[in-house]
Amino acid sequence: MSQSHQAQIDAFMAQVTAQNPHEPEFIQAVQEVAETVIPFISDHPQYAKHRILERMVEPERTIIFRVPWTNDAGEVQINRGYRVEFNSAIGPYKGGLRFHPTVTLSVLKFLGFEQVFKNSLTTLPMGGGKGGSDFNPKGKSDAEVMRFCQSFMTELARHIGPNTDVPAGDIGVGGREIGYLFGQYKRLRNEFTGVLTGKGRNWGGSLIRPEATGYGTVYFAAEMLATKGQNFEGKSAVISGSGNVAQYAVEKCIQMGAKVLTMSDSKGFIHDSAGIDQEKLAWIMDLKNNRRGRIQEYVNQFPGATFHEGQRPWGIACHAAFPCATQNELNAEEAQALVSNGCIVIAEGANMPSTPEAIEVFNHAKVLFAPGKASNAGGVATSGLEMSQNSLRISWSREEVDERLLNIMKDIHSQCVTYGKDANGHVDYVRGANIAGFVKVADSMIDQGVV
Ligand code: NDP
Ligand code: 2IT
Repeated sequence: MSQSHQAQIDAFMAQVTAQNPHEPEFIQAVQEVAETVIPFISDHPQYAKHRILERMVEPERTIIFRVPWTNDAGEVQINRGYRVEFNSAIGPYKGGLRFHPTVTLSVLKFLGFEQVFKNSLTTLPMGGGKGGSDFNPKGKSDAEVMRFCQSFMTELARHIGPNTDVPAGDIGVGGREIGYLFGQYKRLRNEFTGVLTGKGRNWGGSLIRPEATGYGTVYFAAEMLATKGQNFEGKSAVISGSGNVAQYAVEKCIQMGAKVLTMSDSKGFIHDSAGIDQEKLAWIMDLKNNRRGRIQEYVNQFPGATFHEGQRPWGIACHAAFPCATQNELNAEEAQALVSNGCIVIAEGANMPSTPEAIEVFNHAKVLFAPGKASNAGGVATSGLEMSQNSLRISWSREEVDERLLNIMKDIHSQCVTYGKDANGHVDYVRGANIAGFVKVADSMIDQGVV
């Protein structure tokens, strides 16, 4: 990188850091974008003139509110609720809700900022937003989760709507939570409308939405492999997480002929050298989604497998790696272990799971690396398809939605190639995704004036 570009990036980041102290995750997400987009802006001065990047790092609106509720023992509980409405240049704010004790404004701002670029890449008209709470659904009864969701929505309902802001799920928010949130919104507004995505099939949800993020991540990785004349047949895959994204990434890997060796949760990972097949996956889905158990129970059911307490799976040799749990779950040392053990493709199912140092290792090794804002965009893309079906008051078949998802992932891949290919033919998917996502939003912001 030229010295002048580096100086511009440093000056920009100094300003962002000064304006957002104590927000390390947000600063990390902005830094990655600044490093790739600022050199591009210097060749396209209209974006500098309109101060587009400076505007994009400032959310259009941030809402923070008290969420009081009562637990089963009758005790009053207080959590903090958030919705960060980041950018509406190309459509209503769109993005998930995360319920997890580690949720802070910094985490939601990083997620909301990345969502703006991701949603732009999907080709669909969706702006970016993110929300959630430091509420921990783990260990809570259904009745407690319902009371929390009702209280959360009682405030959130003032700020969202099908043409304004359309939340969905993320960590800790699945079908159960979306149901309680939707029920309360409908009651408050006396209106049955597509204000949330990830809804149940009987009440406006789309087929394939539960599968979409995991499937889309594997579709994207298959596109990357195809650029090298390869596919998943006979390859091994290491996957972290055991929630929504991880489960369907495993399923699609199996369908494409790969052998999946690991899954994990916050307590450790399981390693099954015989491979997690469809039957074992069905058992895991029941464990996680119905019985709300822990992944370590897998080794009691399937004694050939081992549980590695407090560890992450990146030391297991594989051809493909899919981090599908949470941010900063894969560091430089682990990236080096993956590369040294022969890993050739990494596609992020989670948001920002690789640290900046890990990404440097992947870049240096010139392996295929897809950032989450490209490879996990199938989830929000299918949310966009759910919104379309709600507006049309029709429901597409499983095949139709899956085909649209596959085509969107292929389109995102080719956008990354267009903007990310260097003179030697190597594709930097981080640069490609950031610039392609930026251009559509930036041009729309210029069209709409200083708002
Ligand atoms: P779930 O709540 O269904 O599953 C989360 C999984 O990640 C669980 O296995 C959980 O383990 C693990 N996990 C969560 N936090 C941590 C942590 N701090 N340390 C270690 N493990 C952790 O969430 P999703 O599968 O929906 O989301 C996973 C990732 O994918 C997130 O980064 C999310 O932002 C991203 N994503 C999700 C999309 C979606 O459509 N759902 C779309 C695009 C991206 P445990 O049970 O022990 O907490
Ligand atoms: O990070 C994400 O893209 C999501 N959690 C999905 C958002 C959505 O609106 O479907």
